Amino acid sequence: MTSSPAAGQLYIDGVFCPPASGRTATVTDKATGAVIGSYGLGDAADVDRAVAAARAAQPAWAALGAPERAAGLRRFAEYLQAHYEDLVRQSMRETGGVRAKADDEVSTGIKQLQISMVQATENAGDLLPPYKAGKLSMSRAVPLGVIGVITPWNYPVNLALRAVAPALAFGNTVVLKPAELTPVIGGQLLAEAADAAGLPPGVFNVVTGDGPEAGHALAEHTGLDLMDFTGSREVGLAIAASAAATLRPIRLELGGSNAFLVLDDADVDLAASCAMVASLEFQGQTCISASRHIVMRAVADRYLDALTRRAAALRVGDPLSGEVEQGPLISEKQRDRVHHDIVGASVAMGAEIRTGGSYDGLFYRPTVLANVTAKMPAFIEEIFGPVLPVTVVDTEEEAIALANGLPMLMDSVFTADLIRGLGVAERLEAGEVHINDAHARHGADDQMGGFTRRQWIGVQRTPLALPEWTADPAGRA
Ligand code: TXE
Repeated sequence: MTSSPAAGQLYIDGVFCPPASGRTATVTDKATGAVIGSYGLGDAADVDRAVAAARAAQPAWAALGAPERAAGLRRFAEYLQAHYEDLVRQSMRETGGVRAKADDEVSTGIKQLQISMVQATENAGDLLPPYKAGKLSMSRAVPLGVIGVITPWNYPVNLALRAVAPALAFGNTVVLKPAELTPVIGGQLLAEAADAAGLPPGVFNVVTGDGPEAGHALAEHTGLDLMDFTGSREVGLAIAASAAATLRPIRLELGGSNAFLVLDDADVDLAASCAMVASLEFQGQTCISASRHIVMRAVADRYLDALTRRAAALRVGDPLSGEVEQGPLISEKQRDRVHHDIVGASVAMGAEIRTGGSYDGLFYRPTVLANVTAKMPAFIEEIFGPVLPVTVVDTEEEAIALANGLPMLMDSVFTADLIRGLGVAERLEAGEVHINDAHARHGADDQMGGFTRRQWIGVQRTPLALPEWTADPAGRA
């Protein structure tokens, strides 16, 4: 698929075309460093063309009717399903994720298309309770218009489709700018799918390019009706500031420093096994990764030992070359940040490396840090790497207060007492909390918005089916 018509090209108004600048850059396999593709370096001129094409296409797309739009999305999904194996391998190469991560990413993206096409055909609006005699009141879903979407490199397929699919399904048109580290899987191949699905020209456009050029041009474009951004807090803040100046609507999903609480009555082995998934899935480069382990003193030594044994036994290597649980980090910039700014800086402040703390190229050993205090970067920063910092507290109150001191997306609480767990979950200021489970999806992205904040709480009632590699190595077959 990489030697396709989309290689090195943008996709604007239904045509694969070179960027206005004529410049391209290379795409690498993160495990081997080999060049596996190229992407066009789009800029403001390309973004202008793409937004104009999306604007021109939008009224007819919206007028087409939900069943016809849903048929287009079904063909989009079918194309991805037909090329599933290629997509999974491309994701493994381009992101450095292991097979399970790539499977999850691609299949979730396909599901998102399927869910959106059903929602758009069923959710035309609501009949409202009667307010005034003789008056019928109703609401209907109206497309916003042209949507800009900027995505990160960690889950390039599903993070794109979770915005693109509902936007298209409800009659909007889209300009997507994928991350420069994953422009093939996150952009070119999605353009190929849309093209093969026969979506009308201009409905879905892809402008590849670098953040400060193509990304900046799209985020600042006055022709958008909504800008949807998933990525770093820094870039999110800049987008929010410029949107405030022009009152342009935006949707942001940024990072957080998620907490993983282990209370004094917890099943320590279960917690340590779940921690492997929560902190190490995709080498910790996930917005919902557990970034801080806040553990009560009564179980802290046992928990640290259990984490260390598991993390030390993990196999790190090229996801495509054999049985490994951990692949490479995405870039040297991310590796240096993890190694120097997080691990090194925290060790200089008194943290102790129990295992890991070293790397070979982009391959970073899973790292357990003990003696972590709330002042250290390992506690404060969103790590985005395979590091498990452990901070010991004396009371449940202290654990909750520490957790709530930083922005969080998703937390976990481990306790033998579900009532206690629910009480802690209710007091955590995270959008989602799991009791006795690693982070997991409810499939509950809130498309409705509104004036309340919604919190999801999941209680794991039945024993978990965890991957074999999360078990204590001493007890493995
Ligand atoms: O993100 P960037 P980076 C966090 C995580 C990570 C850090 C840095 O902590 O360590 O961010 O990652 C585009 N105007 N997350 O540097 O730069 C860019 O091209 C408009 C958490 O890779 O935010 C890419 O498409 N766009 C997050 C996208 O923004 C710009 C996932 C994300 O890149 C731009 C990723 C600009 N000025 C990182 N500059 C999560 N929530 O999962 C860059 N971009």
